[in-house]
Amino acid sequence: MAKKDRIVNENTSEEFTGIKVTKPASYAAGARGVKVALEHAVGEMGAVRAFQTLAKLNQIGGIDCPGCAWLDPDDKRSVLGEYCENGAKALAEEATLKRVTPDFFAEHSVTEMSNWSDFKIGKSGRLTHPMFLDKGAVHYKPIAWDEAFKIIGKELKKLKDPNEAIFYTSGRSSNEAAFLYGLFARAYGTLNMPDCSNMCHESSGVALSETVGIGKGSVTLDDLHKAEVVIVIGQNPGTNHPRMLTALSKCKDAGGSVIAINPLEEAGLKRFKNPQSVSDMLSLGTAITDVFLRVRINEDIALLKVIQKKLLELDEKEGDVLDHDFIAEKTIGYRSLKSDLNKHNLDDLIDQSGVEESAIDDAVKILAPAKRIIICWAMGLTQHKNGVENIKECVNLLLMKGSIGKEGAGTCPVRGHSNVQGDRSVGIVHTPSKAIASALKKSFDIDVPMEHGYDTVHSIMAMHDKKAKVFVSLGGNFVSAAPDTAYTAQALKNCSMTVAVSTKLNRTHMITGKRALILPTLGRSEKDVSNGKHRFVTVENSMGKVHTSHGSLDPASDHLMSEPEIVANIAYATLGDSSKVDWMSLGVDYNAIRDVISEVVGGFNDYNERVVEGSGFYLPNNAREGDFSKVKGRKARFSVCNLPYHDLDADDFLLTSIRSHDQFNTTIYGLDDRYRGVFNERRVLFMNPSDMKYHKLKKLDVVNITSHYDGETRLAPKFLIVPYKIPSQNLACYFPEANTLIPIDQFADGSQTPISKSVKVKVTKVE
Ligand SMILES: Nc1nc2c(c(=O)[nH]1)N[C@H]1C(S)=C(S)[C@@H](COP(=O)(O)OP(=O)(O)OC[C@H]3O[C@@H](n4cnc5c(=O)[nH]c(N)nc54)[C@H](O)[C@@H]3O)O[C@H]1N2
Ligand SMILES: Nc1nc2c(c(=O)[nH]1)N[C@H]1C(S)=C(S)[C@@H](COP(=O)(O)OP(=O)(O)OC[C@H]3O[C@@H](n4cnc5c(=O)[nH]c(N)nc54)[C@H](O)[C@@H]3O)O[C@H]1N2
Ligand SMILES: [Mo]
Repeated sequence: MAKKDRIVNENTSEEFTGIKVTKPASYAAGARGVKVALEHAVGEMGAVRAFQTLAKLNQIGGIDCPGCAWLDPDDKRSVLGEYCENGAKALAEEATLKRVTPDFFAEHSVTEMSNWSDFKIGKSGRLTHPMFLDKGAVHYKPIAWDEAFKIIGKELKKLKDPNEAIFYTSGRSSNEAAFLYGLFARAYGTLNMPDCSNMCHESSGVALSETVGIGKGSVTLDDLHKAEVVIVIGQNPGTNHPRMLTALSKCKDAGGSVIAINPLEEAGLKRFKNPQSVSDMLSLGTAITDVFLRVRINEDIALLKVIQKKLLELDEKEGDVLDHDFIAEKTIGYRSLKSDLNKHNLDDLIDQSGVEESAIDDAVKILAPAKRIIICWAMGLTQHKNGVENIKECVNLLLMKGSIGKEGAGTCPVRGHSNVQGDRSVGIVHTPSKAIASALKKSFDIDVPMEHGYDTVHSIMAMHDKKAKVFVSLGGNFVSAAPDTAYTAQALKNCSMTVAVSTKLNRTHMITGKRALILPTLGRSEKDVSNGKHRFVTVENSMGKVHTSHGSLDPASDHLMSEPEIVANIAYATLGDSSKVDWMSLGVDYNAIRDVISEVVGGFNDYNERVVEGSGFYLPNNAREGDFSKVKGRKARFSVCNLPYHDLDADDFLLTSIRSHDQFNTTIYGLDDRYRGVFNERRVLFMNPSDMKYHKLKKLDVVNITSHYDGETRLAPKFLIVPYKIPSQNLACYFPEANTLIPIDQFADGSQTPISKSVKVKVTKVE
């Protein structure tokens, strides 16, 4: 084995696990949700630890849930528990009692572990010691922290150009860790700061900045309660943001309506039984969706244009449908939008969308009189070639209706990772910012590079082409989350060194550079004590509110280090005293980091004082205030968006890759997708029964999926067919199993987000 490449399996195990299929569920949460949540929590953590910790989740002064970025109520929090089923699972994963110790690594080689399923790898438990994989070795060995930092510092100092290093961030890091990491990258001399949002909401950021002058959503939780209509498009909140269902049901209770737009009718959007409500639990719960529009994959623009055309026509006939005062005063580009809408033939658009006209008319009936509309979206819109335009088309609809910058109305991109938005706010960006550069020059005399850094896709290409050689990741599971698994794996293997700051074992620890380090860190639920003093961190939720998170569990091991301390040590080992930043003091004192953030990043003035007051503070948000002066032209912009074109042959499909109810991204909690009625299996392919007939496929037949781009065939082998109500020539399977199919060079125009939700594929039966 000695000098040869380690033979590792970059994708998960292809073994079937024993599928059971039932009818999809008709409601979300309820008693079953509570039961499953507690089973996971108690199973991983033990009963006492589970109940004590769950009671602190999302409470003021408690732990910010390590799951999604959904927000907490500003003031009153539920005493019964301010968390959901999947939040309990997220906590259970982090607070598990299982451990991955040096003995574990001595027993299992990287080659062996790479053949395990992602489920098995993740369930191995929490990392306890810093570990080192030397050149040619197949077993990680324990290493002292100091030694690990020395190796990293030496490797980074050796590079000819700082742009040969890449610093990836996943959105679970605190503001403090992320800021320090960004400061280090800039002081070292690169903007190569790809982060998970490049694969996630980057399209939202780009579209919103260009149209309304801020790359974040404009609404607060209270707005959702007060909206007349909430459109949920390309998002599955029942699974991925379950507490959003409480907000939607409050909106319904106040007389609001919900329109859902999705190729799949997700159970969570049908009905919600709030476990906090006795009457809900004893009844059928709240019906959430008033109108469901089963759009074809990536045909949202066609559908939104139909809705806009119909509203325009009604306005011309009856008046008072569009907000002409708002359009005249606050926007530019309306005339172009209108002439573009007039150019399109209504029936062609309806055909292309795949939705019944009568259902669209039901939606239009609700939208026409409404003055307060919110559009919520997530990956179903962002992860396409035209991801940016998908969102611009949503903005068009809101602008026509004057539905932004006032109570109960606006944009609501629902963020993924619990602090992905905060990481961005405090400087994890690969694009140059004059404001940050001049602030860092003033405070620390740092000359920040002003050329673009690599985003995720371009980092992978650079490593593949050996232009980048050292890869450091602050959290995340890069090889499994990124597109084109085999290409990404080769990119990582080409590096001279890969470093992973992680809480739990994952596949990226097996697919490494010539040498690799695992640096185990504290999870957010754990006590962070230094010199006898408890420290807290801060995060920003999906609606731009910054608040504290205080860990309370004993750390998984005595050998863990906090993320800010790890970053500080890497920085010091690399830069020493060459900059004016006192890295080691900052690593210890988070108040000092927050003071620097106050100085350097706009909107964070008096950070330390404001963040401990009540439940935190909101960052400034111009779109919320109805101020669009930051946009080119100083007004909100309508955009003319093109229709997507896929050119599908009769045996082609568009495949979307989605999350099951039992995973957090690449962390697999379990093998059930309860709401969709799939149990004990992840290698499934949802297919329309008429397509099954056409392709002579039966339920649970085994198929291979291939994609064909630029003359290259990519394969995802062995999936079981599950008949499902999904539009014809559309397919869905789970992420990350599908990632082998997504070509590295297929990404959204303007945001470079991989096309994880619309990959053209073929399906062949395995005989
Ligand atoms: N429990 C749990 N919570 C999570 C996560 C998790 O994995 N597990 N992940 C977190 C992260 S990082 C993120 S980004 C979010 C993701 O949250 P979501 O975006 O809700 O997650 P996805 O499963 O990717 O699903 C997107 C939805 O879009 C639909 N869809 C697919 N293609 C299209 C399309 O072309 N048009 C339309 N209109 N809809 C489409 C799918 O059917 C699905 O319902 O959740 C966060 N929260
Ligand atoms: N095909 C397809 N691909 C996708 C998507 C899709 O919908 N389809 N979604 C994309 C999206 S939206 C996203 S956000 C990315 C996600 O990409 P990533 O953020 O890179 O992936 P995760 O699976 O969330 O990372 C999980 C790992 O993070 C580590 N971790 C957990 N908590 C902490 C912590 O507190 N600190 C540190 N240091 N480490 C921690 C653990 O070791 C765990 O194994 O994937 C993207 N990839
Ligand atoms: Mo995400």
